[in-house]
Amino acid sequence: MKRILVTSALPYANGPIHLGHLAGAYLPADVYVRYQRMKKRNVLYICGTDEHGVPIAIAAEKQGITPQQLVDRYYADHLDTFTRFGMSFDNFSRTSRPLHHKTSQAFFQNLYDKNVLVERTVQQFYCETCSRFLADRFVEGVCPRCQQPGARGDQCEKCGSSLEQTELIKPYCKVCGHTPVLKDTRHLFFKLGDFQAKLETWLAGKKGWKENVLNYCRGWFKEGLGERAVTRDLKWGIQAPAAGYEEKMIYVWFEAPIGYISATKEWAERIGQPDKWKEYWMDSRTKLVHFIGKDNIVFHAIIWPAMIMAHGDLILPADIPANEFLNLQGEKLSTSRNYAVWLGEYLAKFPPDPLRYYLAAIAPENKDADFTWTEFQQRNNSELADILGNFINRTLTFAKRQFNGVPAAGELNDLDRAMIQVLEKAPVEFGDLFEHYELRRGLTALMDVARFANKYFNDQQPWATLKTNRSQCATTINLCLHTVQTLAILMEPVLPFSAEKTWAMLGHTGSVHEQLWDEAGSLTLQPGHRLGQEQILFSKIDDKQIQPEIDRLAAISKNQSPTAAAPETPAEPVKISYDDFSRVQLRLAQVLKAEKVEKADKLLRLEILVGEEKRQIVAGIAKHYAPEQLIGKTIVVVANLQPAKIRGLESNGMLLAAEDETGQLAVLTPDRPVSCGARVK
Ligand code: B3M
Ligand code: ZN
Repeated sequence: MKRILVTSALPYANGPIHLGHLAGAYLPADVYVRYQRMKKRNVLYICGTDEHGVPIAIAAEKQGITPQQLVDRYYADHLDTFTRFGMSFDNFSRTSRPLHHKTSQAFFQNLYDKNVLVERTVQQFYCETCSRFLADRFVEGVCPRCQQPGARGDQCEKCGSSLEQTELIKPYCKVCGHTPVLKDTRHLFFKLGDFQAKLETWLAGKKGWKENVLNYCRGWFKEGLGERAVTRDLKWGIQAPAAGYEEKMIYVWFEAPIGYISATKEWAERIGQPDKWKEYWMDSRTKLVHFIGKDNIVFHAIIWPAMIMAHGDLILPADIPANEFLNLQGEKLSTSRNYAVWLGEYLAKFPPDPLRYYLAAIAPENKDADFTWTEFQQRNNSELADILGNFINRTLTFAKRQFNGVPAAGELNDLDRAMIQVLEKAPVEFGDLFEHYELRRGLTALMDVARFANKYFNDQQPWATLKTNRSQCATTINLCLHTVQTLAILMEPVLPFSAEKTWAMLGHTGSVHEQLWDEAGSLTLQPGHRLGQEQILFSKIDDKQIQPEIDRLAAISKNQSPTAAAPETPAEPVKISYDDFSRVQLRLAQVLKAEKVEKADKLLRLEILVGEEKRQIVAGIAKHYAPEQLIGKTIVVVANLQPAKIRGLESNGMLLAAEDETGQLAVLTPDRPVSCGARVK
């Protein structure tokens, strides 16, 4: 292996970074890369934002801004939070850049010219209200596999099945809520099935790969690969270069992985060697490693390799360490419910290293992991502060006060020799774990060294030998200082900020990042070497700091879990963002007709007019209004609520009413005449 090219999945620029992202595709990659750099291997680390596709278009539309404005905002946000978290990308690019457009179009053209992209006419949902085809997530409905409502046109988040949109039960337009119609449209399809045999052979050789990745692929092979549409009827994206396709965009999952190449090209241009990207992508001595979360497996382990095979002159991934998911306080993370810990918000309150440490210590390597604030606090306090920080601190303080620097070591006893042996072995042991993406075990090993060192300090009793055997005391402190030095180097991949501080406290100039991993255990400190300024390495985190975080998540969990009873008096109202609010479309509607629903004494069936559109809603207000009181009234409705069946009647929207202390409802109406259909905001 001559060089290593590492990538992390390109995060969608449609929302901020949260801990689930970090635990899956980012932190494990950063640790790996930092380790490889200290091994002095030629390693390049590439990432960037994924700025096209339906999630971006939808988010922009909901916020009433252009997709470009949206991605500009989140590109800046991702870059900033990642940097403060210590992510050490060599290039963090973005897929909206012209270089990426050009690279993707050339890739597409290459496959088109080879006839692996073929035209098919298919039926696709079309929303007559929005006058457009509903690509991927623009249409939602009930999942045909698990019956979960709200499944997206490309995938059901609940059961993970990948879907054809036409399979959705009760489809509706994600933007306006209307039922779409089926219409013919032409698309180019990638003949993925043609590569199945080759892919199977290739993957059969990947013995050391994670079982989750291989299993997942086997499942796909069993079903047969078939064809995949690679164009979309969208306005935002990269134009498909084929003749007759000028109006269509390249499917985002076709071009996003090509972003790894574009970002490498951009890096090569930036360092003034524009052809250098080829070394990384066209030389089989390069080891290409894609770090991803498990939801991206099929794209990286099947479709992307097939694209590479079709292209012909690019290297295939050597490994795809896919991580499982991170849960939060025992529950699934949900960005739409704001049930997440956002990196930016975390960093406003806590330093990056404790989070890096805790996420690495619980990394979802082979199964889903659970982040809890209490365990985060406890790991910080009892491991980082009490074990690692304490050892470094007591050693440096003692050395400074009693020896004014590094004392010379004298004769060694058994304990000393045992300590030296631990230092010599540690880089090899850790190295092996980091090499195989085993963060959890790596961190246990790191803590074991620090634990051993604390015990060594205690057993040697330097405070006693200082008076009885100064030479032995000097030996102890000399070895403890060497241990601090070893720890500084070994902790660098996971705790880069603290490692740098430790390095400076040891009185070293230069950066710990430049040190040699293999020499981390060598006894290189010169007697008489002066130590640097002491700094606080790890502060304890107290209950007061984490309680608000726990409460915030608990409130969301309680409020939205369908099984939990509504709290009598909600303690703290949950704060939602403007984005959350703007997802709710409130509009004025006029009541055309109202009547009682048979055998349902609480329900009225209303026919309403929302703008031009007639709808039926079923409302639980029969005890509060007689039907004739409502006819002609202008009311406020939630216009984009998922249609539901109530007592066998379709209800397409919900009216808003205020409830007084006695439980009586008062329907909301505007305080001067406003035309029906108007947006309420
Ligand atoms: N943006 C999906 C995601 O963020 C997608 C990854 C692209 S990697 C080429 O989960
Ligand atoms: Zn629509």
